[in-house]
Amino acid sequence: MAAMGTRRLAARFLSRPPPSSASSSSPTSSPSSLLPSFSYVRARCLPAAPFSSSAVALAKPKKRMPPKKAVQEKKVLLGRPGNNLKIGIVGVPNVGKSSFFNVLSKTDLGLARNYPYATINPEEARIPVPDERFEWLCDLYKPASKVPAALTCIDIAGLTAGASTGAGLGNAFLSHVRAVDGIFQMVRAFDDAEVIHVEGEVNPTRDMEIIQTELRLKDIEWVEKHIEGLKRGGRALGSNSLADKAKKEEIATVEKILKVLTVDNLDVRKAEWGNKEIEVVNGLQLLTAKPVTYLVNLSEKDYVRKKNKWQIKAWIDENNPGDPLIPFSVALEERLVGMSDEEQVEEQKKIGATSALPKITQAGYSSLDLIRYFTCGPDEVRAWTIRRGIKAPQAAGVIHSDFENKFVCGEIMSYDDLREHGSESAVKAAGKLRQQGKPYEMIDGDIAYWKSGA
Ligand SMILES: Nc1nc2c(ncn2[C@@H]2O[C@H](COP(=O)(O)OP(=O)(O)OP(=O)(O)O)[C@@H](O)[C@H]2O)c(=O)[nH]1
Ligand SMILES: [Mg+2]
Repeated sequence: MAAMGTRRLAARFLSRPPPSSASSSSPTSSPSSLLPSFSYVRARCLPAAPFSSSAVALAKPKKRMPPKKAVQEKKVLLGRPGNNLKIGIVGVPNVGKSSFFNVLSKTDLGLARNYPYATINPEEARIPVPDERFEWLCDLYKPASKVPAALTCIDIAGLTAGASTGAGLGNAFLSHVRAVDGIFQMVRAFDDAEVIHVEGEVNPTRDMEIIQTELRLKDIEWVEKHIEGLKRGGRALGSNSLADKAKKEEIATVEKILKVLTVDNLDVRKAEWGNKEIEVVNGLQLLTAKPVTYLVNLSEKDYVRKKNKWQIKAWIDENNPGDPLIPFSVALEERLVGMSDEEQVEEQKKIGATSALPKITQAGYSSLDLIRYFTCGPDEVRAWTIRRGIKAPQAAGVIHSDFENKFVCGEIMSYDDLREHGSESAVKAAGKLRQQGKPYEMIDGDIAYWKSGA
């Protein structure tokens, strides 16, 4: 089914006529145009005015060339490469992780129970990411099928003090954290004598300290083992060969990671890394390198009055400055999820507070450096999730690997231009539907039609 859908999609993209604004150089819609558009590429590479090389040699330069601009190296992103990234819900036991997972996914897949370590096996769900742009595009195209962007979210078992050395669900839990790309850290700030806390009383900053300590301890153990392995394998690193040099650099980076964790007392994501170092960091899949979004589970009363007695923001500012913090209330979200759409609107108006779920989903999506582009037509409006910074061929490859392997070009307009001009033909007439080649870096909200070779 999916393959058929993709093929149909491919056929539709390939059959679109080229934009009129580029008619002289763009491929035509005849079958031969499906071959790589060499004429288009060449036209752009030729100099604007023909002159001979001797003329160039004789011409006296009027001005000295400005100094070459320093080429800015593109920053490699921390984390696994790829577009199919996942976020895991992490926290101490019995704080509402599975309850949150259930309201977020509108399922009862998460085992929400009033005892610690209820969750053992991770559960996974795909959560639609709210996007006003997507809704607008659906209104414009009125497609038969609508597919919004989604965030893959995993409910993970509770982590307790000592987990890094095997306490609680210990190592099993940590391997589940290793398998995700980002963390929603669930922090309990609601009081309820009926819901026991494994540490005795409620204290969010102590819990945050516990999670941070356990993740760091596990990273330290992991890095120390890695250094040992590298040094063992590298006893004969005496030569000036490239391989030996690279190995020495790797050892230096891993030693820096250890220093960051132990001497600087920082999570790995909070240190400064060069591109070569990031490749080493990424290879290790460290727990503290993953982006964290703190979700503070308040009582409904505290959430509505936007106050609580804890110093959670201050803890983040001191320990992990810049990490996002989102207060919410599982109790309120559970109440809302059981209501009809109209009742939800009414209830939120009545209490003077709104559900935080859309904000949380969007924050998780952004924390993973995910952006989306759209494909639009009468059959389907669809958002495709890609990693920030990827180029057009890789973005096309998210739909089908053939689109990447046989990439010719993309006809791309921005959502803002479509919104401003109101229709594709108006965008085209304004010269804002552009043909983009392989080097084009995708921008969040692009609307793309891919052309690939036969
Ligand atoms: N009063 C109150 N109870 C809550 C809230 N959130 C969750 N609970 C209750 O807390 C208990 C534990 O919830 P879970 O969602 O299973 O917690 P968990 O963090 O997944 O627990 P483990 O999987 O054992 O680590 C359940 O009885 C929930 O109903 C809340 O916001 N307020
Ligand atoms: Mg659970």
